[in-house]
Amino acid sequence: MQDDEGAEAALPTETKLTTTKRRWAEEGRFLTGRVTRAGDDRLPPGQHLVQNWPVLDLGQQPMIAPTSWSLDVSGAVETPVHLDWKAFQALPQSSFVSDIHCVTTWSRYDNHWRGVSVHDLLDLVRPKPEATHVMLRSFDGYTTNLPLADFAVEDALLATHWEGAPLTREHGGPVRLVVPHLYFWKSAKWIERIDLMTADRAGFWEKNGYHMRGDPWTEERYSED
Ligand SMILES: Nc1nc2c(c(=O)[nH]1)N[C@H]1C(S)=C(S)[C@@H](COP(=O)(O)O)O[C@H]1N2
Ligand SMILES: [Mo]
Repeated sequence: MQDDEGAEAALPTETKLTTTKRRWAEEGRFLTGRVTRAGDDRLPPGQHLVQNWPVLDLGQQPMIAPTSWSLDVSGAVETPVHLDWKAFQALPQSSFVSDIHCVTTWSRYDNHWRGVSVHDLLDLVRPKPEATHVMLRSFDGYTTNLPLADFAVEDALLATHWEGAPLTREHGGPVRLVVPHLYFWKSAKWIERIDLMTADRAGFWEKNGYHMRGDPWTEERYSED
């Protein structure tokens, strides 16, 4: 028994997530990026607000029942995983409120999401030190790449719910990514696979002239060349 046990018992209960966050903070990992801004600074340059939620994709909306959905996370990780719906639901559930910024210039504020946070997913697979980027692959054949530091922000989520209801097929159900601080093309719908990479590679839109990172605040809409 340790001397300080009484003092520790008075502290709020440590969750797995706070433990993870503290460990990452100690390691100095994933400290860039983040999070919904307040006030005048909230609408990025060149964007306008919408109240509805437009649907944008390649025109193929795969129909995936939760029971036939699964997610593979592999590449530069200590523990690759294959998660079926049941295993995915057994992970800690998180809720976030965040804004959407689409490169086609619409933004939508205050979306209520629920699902599995990217932090919790990464805690499970443990990226190797040499992992720098991720490639997301979806059931419609879509791909998109982003820096690991952007993928691993605190409010990035593998979302199953929007405004309290299961995510509809047209918006990427049963599971889509939400990375609120980048343009929405980085938020892959119908997500199937996540590859941790040791270098950057271009996804679908990135091969077609879109920016490799896609920060709305600095209008990283298209690549320079
Ligand atoms: N699998 C997949 N994910 C995708 C896309 C797609 O075509 N396929 N389009 C992207 C683009 S360009 C945008 S703007 C958003 C649109 O999401 P929404 O239809 O839910 O608004 O999804 C992104 N994720
Ligand atoms: Mo988009």
